[in-house]
Amino acid sequence: MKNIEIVSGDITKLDVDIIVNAANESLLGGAGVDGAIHQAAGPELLEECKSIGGCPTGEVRLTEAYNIEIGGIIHAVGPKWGGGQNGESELLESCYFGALELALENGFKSIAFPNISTGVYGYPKIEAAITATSAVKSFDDLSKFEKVIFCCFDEENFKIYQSIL
Ligand code: AR6
Repeated sequence: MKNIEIVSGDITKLDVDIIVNAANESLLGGAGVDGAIHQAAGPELLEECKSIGGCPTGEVRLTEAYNIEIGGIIHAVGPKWGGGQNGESELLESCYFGALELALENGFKSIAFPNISTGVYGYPKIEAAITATSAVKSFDDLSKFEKVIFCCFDEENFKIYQSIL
């Protein structure tokens, strides 16, 4: 589909309306892409996240982006991989659908996703990429986006996304 792109690199550097963070239920920051986003956005992001009071796995929350010059950040809490029989794929899919819906509700037309759950949370990369790409492709209002980017930070994910899309 022509509005879906794969990009390699750091998600905080992309020219999009909104980026998605791979957060945890506390929304209070962490390692990986979450650490990079908080670092780039600055301390005000943590203050706003504290005021939200957490987010269950599979759900998303919107904040401002502060020092990252984009329209906002959608924090998605992906599932921790526990073998695949604990609803992991539904929870991961729900992060992608939820972020796309929330972006459109707020008027954002370009969005970039990291490879949610495939780092610290240990989700197998191929399975995660299949779930992520199927979710995005099947999203009813996909055509309302100018651009949906899969931002792949590690080479392995980049190659997986290239082979799937
Ligand atoms: N830009 C884009 N992608 C990145 C970046 C970046 N700057 N840095 C890392 N990645 P992870 P998770 C990729 O571990 O598995 C945190 O501590 C990375 O290569 O960031 O959902 C949170 O606070 C990987 O493919 O997120 C949670 O506690 C992908 O981002 C927990 O980790 C996701 O890896 C969430 O774990």
